Amino acid sequence: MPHLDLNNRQLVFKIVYFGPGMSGKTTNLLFIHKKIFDKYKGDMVILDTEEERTLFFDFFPVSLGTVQGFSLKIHLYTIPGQVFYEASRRIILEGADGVVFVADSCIERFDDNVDMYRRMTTNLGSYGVDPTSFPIVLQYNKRDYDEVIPLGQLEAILELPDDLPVTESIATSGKGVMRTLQLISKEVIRNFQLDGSA
Ligand SMILES: Nc1nc2c(ncn2[C@@H]2O[C@H](COP(=O)(O)OP(=O)(O)OP(=O)(O)O)[C@@H](O)[C@H]2O)c(=O)[nH]1
Ligand SMILES: [Mg+2]
Repeated sequence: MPHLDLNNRQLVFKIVYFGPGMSGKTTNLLFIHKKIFDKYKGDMVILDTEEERTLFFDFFPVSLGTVQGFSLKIHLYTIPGQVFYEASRRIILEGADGVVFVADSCIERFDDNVDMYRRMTTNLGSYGVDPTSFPIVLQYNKRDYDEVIPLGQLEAILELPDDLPVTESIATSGKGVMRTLQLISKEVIRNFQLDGSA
């Protein structure tokens, strides 16, 4: 459920980039931040370690414009993918309106992707969210590797719905990054309209 601020006539959607460590979540946000015109974005906040691993989260707000006198905003967050940051991930996921699951396409990372997806659905469940009817886009990142996990394999083992939107990306060059953001934004807004919570 987006945050509705009646005083400031603002509707804010929260989108969280989730996925295993080093899958490219922060790289996605850095590219988006670089691409968006200054007047539509706020400063990017990065809380990371000396090795540039996300420590708590990355964040920045994007303005989508005004609809019926309300300004629409999206807040983009990443979670820290290192396994021991479970508590931080749970906190950041709270109140999310949609998730981009950034999978690492490297074949050796298959089990890490599966493990982190399951952690995500458990966390969503703990907030009373049914992951099968919640806006999620599955992004297979790092498609520039020589050997990559074939599309469909994560969906099969995780028994994901057939209509789950899936994208391929190379976040370091930006390929597929904006398309992923467009898809999740569309899903989030459609879900809000279906909710009829306006
Ligand atoms: N080859 C390749 N490298 C990538 C791609 N996307 C990200 N990387 C690299 O992967 C490393 C990790 O990227 P990050 O964006 O920091 O990963 P993260 O998911 O935020 O990692 P955590 O914060 O630890 O959870 C960096 O060296 C990136 O440059 C990609 O599509 N292809
Ligand atoms: Mg990160």
